[in-house]
Amino acid sequence: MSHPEFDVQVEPAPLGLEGLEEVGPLVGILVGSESDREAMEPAVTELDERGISHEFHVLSAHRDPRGVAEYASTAALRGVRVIIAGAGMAAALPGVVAAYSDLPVIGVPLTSSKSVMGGLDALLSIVQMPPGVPVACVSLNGSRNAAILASRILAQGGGYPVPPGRPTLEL
Ligand code: RP5
Repeated sequence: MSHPEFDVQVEPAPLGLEGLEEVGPLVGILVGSESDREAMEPAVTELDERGISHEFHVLSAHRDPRGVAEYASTAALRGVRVIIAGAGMAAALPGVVAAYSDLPVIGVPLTSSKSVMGGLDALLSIVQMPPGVPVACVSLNGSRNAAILASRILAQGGGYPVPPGRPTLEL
């Protein structure tokens, strides 16, 4: 398989990331629709402020399942280390990404005028993943927290330094 947008030949998701060349952004931000873009802007701002490289793609799990599979299958090969996926309604995107990638996936349930019960539809769609296919889920429209969580994941194992000057929790 190949995908023109991502310019890479698709191989099965790697079991380990050792030795892979890091050429792409560290964080991939995905949304299921162009209508989700605004709700994810706090994540973009937060990553920018922290100096963490990122990319943004609109990819629908329902309207473009092949595109989602190809993105998720190749993200680690391009250097992506965390994926943030925002979606509303029947929010399958984070779960489908987690099905195709071993990278940590943070789901952001989004609300819209079409949401059921203020976004409970998306929240449950993201939270209720089957055992073995984990997705971390932040609050409704919680894209900023998703970015902060992504930065903390990146800070583990020496993968990415925590930028100085950020407030730390004193216990
Ligand atoms: C979901 O359906 C998207 O994530 C979006 O939140 C919702 C509505 O999409 P549009 O009809 O606005 O494209 O897949």
